[in-house]
Amino acid sequence: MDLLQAPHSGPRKKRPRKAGALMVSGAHEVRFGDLVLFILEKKMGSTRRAFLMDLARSKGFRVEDELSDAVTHLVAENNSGNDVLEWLQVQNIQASSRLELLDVSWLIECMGAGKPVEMTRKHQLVVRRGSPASPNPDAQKTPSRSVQRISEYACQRRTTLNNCNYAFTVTRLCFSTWSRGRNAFEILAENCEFKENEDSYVTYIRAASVLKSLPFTIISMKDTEGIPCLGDRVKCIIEEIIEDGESSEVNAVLNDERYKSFKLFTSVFGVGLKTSEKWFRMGFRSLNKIKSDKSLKFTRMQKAGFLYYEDLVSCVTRAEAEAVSTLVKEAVWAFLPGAFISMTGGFRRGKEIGHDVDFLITSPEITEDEEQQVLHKVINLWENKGLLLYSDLVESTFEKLKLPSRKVDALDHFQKCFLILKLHHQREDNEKSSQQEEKTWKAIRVDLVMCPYERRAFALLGWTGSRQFERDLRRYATHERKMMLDNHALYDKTKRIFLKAESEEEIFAHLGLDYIEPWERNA
Ligand code: DCT
Ligand code: MG
Repeated sequence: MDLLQAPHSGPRKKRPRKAGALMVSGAHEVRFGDLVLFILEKKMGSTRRAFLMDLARSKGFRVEDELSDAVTHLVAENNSGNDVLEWLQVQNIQASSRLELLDVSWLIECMGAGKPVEMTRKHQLVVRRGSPASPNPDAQKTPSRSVQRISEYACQRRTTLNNCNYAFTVTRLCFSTWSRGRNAFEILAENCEFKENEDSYVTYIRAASVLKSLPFTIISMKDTEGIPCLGDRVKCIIEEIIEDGESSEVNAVLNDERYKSFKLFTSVFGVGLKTSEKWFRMGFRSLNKIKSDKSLKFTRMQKAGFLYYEDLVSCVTRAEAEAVSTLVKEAVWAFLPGAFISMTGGFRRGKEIGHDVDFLITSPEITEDEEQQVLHKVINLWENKGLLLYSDLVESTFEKLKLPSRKVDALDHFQKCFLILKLHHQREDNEKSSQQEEKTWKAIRVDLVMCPYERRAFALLGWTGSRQFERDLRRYATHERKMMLDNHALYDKTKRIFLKAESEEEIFAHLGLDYIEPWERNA
């Protein structure tokens, strides 16, 4: 439908029209006169409604205080199409058959764009079949589904990188760059992870994930109504952040000796929870003390972690990831010209920075032996070129007939290698640096995964992440579909068959899920 349509005149109950409403909306000039909005207070609350009305008016939208004949677009929040129809009936208002019933997500997108954006299915409120007469006949063609209900599963939410809830981000800089920009609940979750408190970890990580998915900013506790994964404990923290701008619990964690030490220790490549616990108990609080302690023994991985520490804790940029991608393609194609190489992980989800660069490699028409040799050859090539700073190749333990793992966090069985590569800077930078005798390269963490061609869709889905998205996909498969999903396969327990897939879209379809694009999986 054309957005800039003429206002409708339908068989609607007559309401008084405000003088001057055509030219100004509130104190602002109307820039999009063909659209007349009305924002429903029901379930939204008066404060948020007033805020959105002011915001829309300030952007040049005409917003009516009352539902008059002139209104073309009714915007509601946490209401289904049926809820809105019911409200209209109670108010004794006969809506025009062309009145658009829209979810607030449409208005939020308009606010972001500074102009009306196209209305798509995801914005239109669905009226279920067999319900009172629909004001929008098209809406009846849509299957029964309440568009604005937020799922408890991240795989049923579209989570882009536009996080509207940075209010719940602690902006105070911790000692490490990794705390910057982290959601308050991610910090609490991480602290629970360090304490191996699984239940609390899940509570906080799910809260963080659902907050990231919201198309609006939480500005009052009313906004949290109807949102799943926000229990009492979480709501208390949200309330504190709304009122005080920060959470005492989060601040306590950020100042906690154990959290700070674990954060620091685990920032070293090769150091996990066990080693951190050991060093913390031994009284270490700084990396310098640990490095210089002669009694400590380090693994090969940790030695590399310390050696390239500064490079590895500074984020990998997209430009660096692209440069690594060129290196990977050159090397792999030298031995396997028909290989498909996909950059996975955070960069595939559209992130501009990451802690590493992940790749999935696969090829049709090669034997298992040839497949097994490729990563070895690639590593040798880089070794000979002096580009290999660290490598750990893990051979495949993949078995074709094995059922998918029941664990939501299980590692896969494909052949893979964890690397640190030497990435030389661009030439101009090089010239500048060599004059000053500075280092002309950066150490970059790279993961390469090799998978059998027929498993590529499962591997790509699994390695694209985010972790929370993957966990919820598997949880959804188990609890809602009686299926088992991992990075290798999808198994239908009811039919006792493996479900094949050539693409990620097919896996979503097998699971009965709407397809979620990679950049919408930033849960
Ligand atoms: N993955 C997973 N389970 C794990 C580890 C990884 O499902 N235990 C998936 C999810 C993301 C992908 O593999 C790549 O992992 P990371 O590189 O750790 O995550 P990322 O999303 O790429 O984040 P970053 O930008 O920090 O690299
Ligand atoms: Mg990654």
